[in-house]
Formats: sequence, C-alpha cells, structure tokens
Amino acid sequence: MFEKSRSLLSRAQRVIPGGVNSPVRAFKSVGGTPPFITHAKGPHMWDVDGNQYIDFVLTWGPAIIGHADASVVEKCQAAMARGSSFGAPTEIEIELAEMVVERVPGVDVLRLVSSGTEACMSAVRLARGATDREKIIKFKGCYHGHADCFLIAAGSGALTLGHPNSPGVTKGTAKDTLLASFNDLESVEALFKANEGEVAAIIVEPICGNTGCIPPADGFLEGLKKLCKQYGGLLIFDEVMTGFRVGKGGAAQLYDVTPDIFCFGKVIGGGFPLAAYGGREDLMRQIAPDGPIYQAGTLSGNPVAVTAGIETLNRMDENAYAQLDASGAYLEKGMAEIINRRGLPLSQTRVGSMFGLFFTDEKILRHEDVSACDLGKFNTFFHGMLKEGVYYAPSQYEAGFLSLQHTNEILDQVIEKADGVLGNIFG
Ligand code: KE4
Repeated sequence: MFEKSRSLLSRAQRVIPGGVNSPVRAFKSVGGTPPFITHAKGPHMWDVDGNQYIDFVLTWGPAIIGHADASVVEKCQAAMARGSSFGAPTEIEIELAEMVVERVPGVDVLRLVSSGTEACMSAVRLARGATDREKIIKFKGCYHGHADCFLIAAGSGALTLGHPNSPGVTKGTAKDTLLASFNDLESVEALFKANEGEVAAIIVEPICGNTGCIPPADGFLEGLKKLCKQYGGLLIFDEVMTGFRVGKGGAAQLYDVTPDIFCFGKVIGGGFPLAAYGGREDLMRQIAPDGPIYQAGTLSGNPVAVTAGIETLNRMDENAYAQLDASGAYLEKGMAEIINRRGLPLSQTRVGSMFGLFFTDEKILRHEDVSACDLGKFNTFFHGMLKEGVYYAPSQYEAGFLSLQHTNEILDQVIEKADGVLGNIFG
C-alpha cells in the first residue's frame, strides 16, 4: 500500500532532515510511513502508490474551499504570468488588507508576512516595543510557530521560569517566556503578579488547535482581556488557525472578545505562503517604516499568494460558514452515534469546521488533560482510517478540518469506515 512512499522516504531522508520539510509530516507520533502526495482536488488527496484519501488535514487548515479550486488555479496562473514577485507595492495587497480590515473588527492596520511563525514573532516584537516590557505569557500546548521565544516548556513548578524545549534556544530567551494553563485564569494572574510590570503581552490561540481542538471555557478570553487591562499587558490572539476558519471575523468575533493584536495565517493565503499580523492603529503605526519597530520580508504580500488569499476569502461568505458548521455538526453527530452505541471512551470537541476526537472520555479543558488520552489506540485508529482512505492528522495533538467540498455523502463514508475501525479496536 505504501511501497513507493517508503522508497521515496529513504531517498528523502538522505538529503532532508527526517525526509520532510516540517517535522509533523514524518509521522513520528503515529509511526509508519507518511504517504508522499502527488496531487489533491476538493476533499481528496492521492499518493504515489495511487491511494486516495478523504483529507481532514487540508494542509493544516488552509484548503477551506477544497484543494485545487478551479477559480483559484485560474487566477493564480494569470497572476504568475504577470510575474510572481516584484519586491514593490501592488494594488492587490491593498485589496487583501482592506478585506481583512472589513471582516475583522479590531484590525485597523495590518502587515502581510509569509508564515504564521513570522506573524506571531512580529506580534510579540510589536508588543514588547510598544510596552517597553520584555516578558510574554503563553499557554502550555499552544503553538505559535518555531520562533525561539515560543519553544519554551513549562518550569517544574507553576511559577518557575520556563526552559527551552529545543537545543539552540537560549536560557536568556527562556526567562522571558512564562507558561500558563489554558482555561485557567488563576494561573495567568499568578504570573502577572509574580512579574509585576514586566509582562508585555499574553499570546493565546483563542481556540487551541495544536493540542487537539480545545475551545475556550465561558469567560476565559474575556478574563484574559481584563487581566491585560489590569496589569498593563497587551492581548495577542494567534488566529493563524482560527482566523477565517471559524467565522468571517474569526474567534475574536465568535466569542466577542477583541484583542489588541491579531495573527493570521493558513486560510488567509488559501494554501500559499501568506500570513499577517494586525490590530489597533496606535500599535501598528509603530511598525517600520511608520515607526521604529522593525520587520521586513522579501516575499511578503507577493501577488500570487495574495491572489489566492483574495479568491479564498471571497468564497467565504456567511452561507459558506453556515455550510461548514452544518458539515461539522453532521460529522460530530455521526461519530457520537458510534461512540454512544458502542459505549466507547472517546470524546469530541468542535468549533464550526475545526474538530477534535480524543481517545479518552475525560473532559478535555487544556493541554494537560490530553495526556489522559490513550495514544496507542489513537495511533491504531489513525492507521486503520488511513488504510480505509481517510487522512486524519497524524497526532492526537492536532485538530481536524473540513472544507466546502466535504459533502454529507463524503462524511457518511468516513462515519461508516470509522464504525468498522473503532469496532476492531474496542471489540
Ligand atoms: P507556520 O509558521 O507553520 O505557517 O505557522 C505557525 C503556527 C502559528 N500559530 C498557530 C496557531 C499554528 O497552528 C501554526 C502552525 N500550525 C501547524 C499545525 N499544527 C503547522 C503544521 C506544521 O508545523 O507543519
């Protein structure tokens, strides 16, 4: 089933670390051989061995209207023919920025960059520059890209300093990143109190998507905003995954909590390297060349990526979000029927078309709870479904996504296959 992928992996490993250009693709968490993909269309992907998959990863979120959308392909081909990048301003960059400002209450000004890491890294630099403070608070299990200041593990005690969770990240960097627990306002306030006057910002995924899909508890996001106001820090919503995914205005609009700074990625680029950060005008005017806080990028706002982003956002109107939510509910209902009928120790989470399937029947409120999951059974489920032609994210610590092309007929196929695979696992 994966012979050609196995051979390509061996060849790739000789010249690329792990044979992949991003670690999660190597399947280290679930084991086995990652299929090498040849092409994708709509809700499907195909690999070099000719296997077809219903894709729940959607390149980790961006392919919200489905892979290789004809209109996006046509418009991007035309954009490419006019030159892929000029390193100079273009009108369509203004158009995309105006679309984001119009869609997302709280974004007055934004800067386009090329990756979510770059967006989050720049947002933190902005917060530090604007407040003249150095520390940030992040949450265990939240991922904001691979900038040094984010690769920090929690200290042993609740208030001990973080330490690097990757070689190459310095202790000097680690001391400025504090770790709190998601959905636990007390853990956040304790850090503010222990670092009075030193915290520049909280950065949070408003819906966790990098430790499975974990929604915010009622009042949590509002509580973060109040703590920032009380202690003088800025609130950064990392909406790289949730922005334009869970609604037109992202999680901020969904939960009616406006941060000071937003980070966007994934859907905004429709599958091209395009991300952004933005927010209050008084803050964003401090970014060069308006202000002294430096940030730059050779390919930032390149016309091909921007064209894909504009086409993708243009398709994401209220009806599209209503359709995605209905699809998410349909899948959730189908899986719940299996879980209930078979009495399985599984739990589901969902926000619109972003979902989680946890191999535990414990309530999942934060990253620490995910360790209660039976990762062995998750891995067996993952491979069972892969063999059945359904491509879940290769880790219990990832979220799943639907596109406008995941019809109920497609989802019925998944539900039927899942019933069989789960029956084999749990008897
Ligand atoms: P990139 O630098 O990978 O474009 O974005 C980093 C990032 C920032 N913030 C959030 C909330 C994110 O989810 C991400 C990237 N997400 C992972 C998937 N969990 C990307 C997949 C990968 O690392 O290959």
